[in-house]
Amino acid sequence: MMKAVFGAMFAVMLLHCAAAQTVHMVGDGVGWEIPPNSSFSYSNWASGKTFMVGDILVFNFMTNQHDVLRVPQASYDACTQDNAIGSVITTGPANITLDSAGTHYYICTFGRHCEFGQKLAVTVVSSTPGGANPRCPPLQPAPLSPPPLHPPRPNRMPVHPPLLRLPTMKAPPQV
Ligand SMILES: *[C@@H]1O[C@H](CO)[C@@H](O)[C@H](O)[C@H]1NC(C)=O
Ligand SMILES: *[C@@H]1O[C@H](CO)[C@@H](O)[C@H](O)[C@H]1NC(C)=O
Ligand SMILES: [Cu+2]
Repeated sequence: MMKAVFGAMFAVMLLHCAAAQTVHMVGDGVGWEIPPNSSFSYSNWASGKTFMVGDILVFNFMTNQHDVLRVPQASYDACTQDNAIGSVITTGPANITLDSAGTHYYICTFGRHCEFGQKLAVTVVSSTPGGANPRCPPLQPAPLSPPPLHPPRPNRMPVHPPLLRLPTMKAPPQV
């Protein structure tokens, strides 16, 4: 049973790691807008996510209400269009493929939207062939964790095997 769980977990990781690119919906349900309140920010949206070369950012906005322009950091900080990288994308939704490693900065050029928080910075990492892929943590023994409060019942297979927990050193339940 543990073998089955471990095998399933390994297969999931293989599938996960084989994915060539990830599509990131910028702002998720909010899309590419002026942040609706002070709890939302594009830096919060980006934090904790891994952006890799080849991934796609989807900026979901209404044409003629917003746009997307890549700029250098100074222009991102100051909300100006100085030294823009490439040209402004006016048609939404806009898909942008992250083509290089480093930090990429995007702003909306409409009115004061950028000053109101419609700006995004993402740090893009490269995936070296055969090298370390940040999305593929090496398989290594998990640190010994305390036994679960509710041990699995011996006579029933769980509907959803605990994929995220590596098997502990507990003896298998006696049947
Ligand atoms: C802020 O806006 C986000 C996105 O629309 C929403 O999920 C969240 O509940 C809002 N928070 C507050 C405090 O209004
Ligand atoms: C942009 O990406 C979305 C999500 O993957 C996809 O549905 C859409 O067809 C893409 N649009 C273009 C123009 O490639
Ligand atoms: Cu805008």
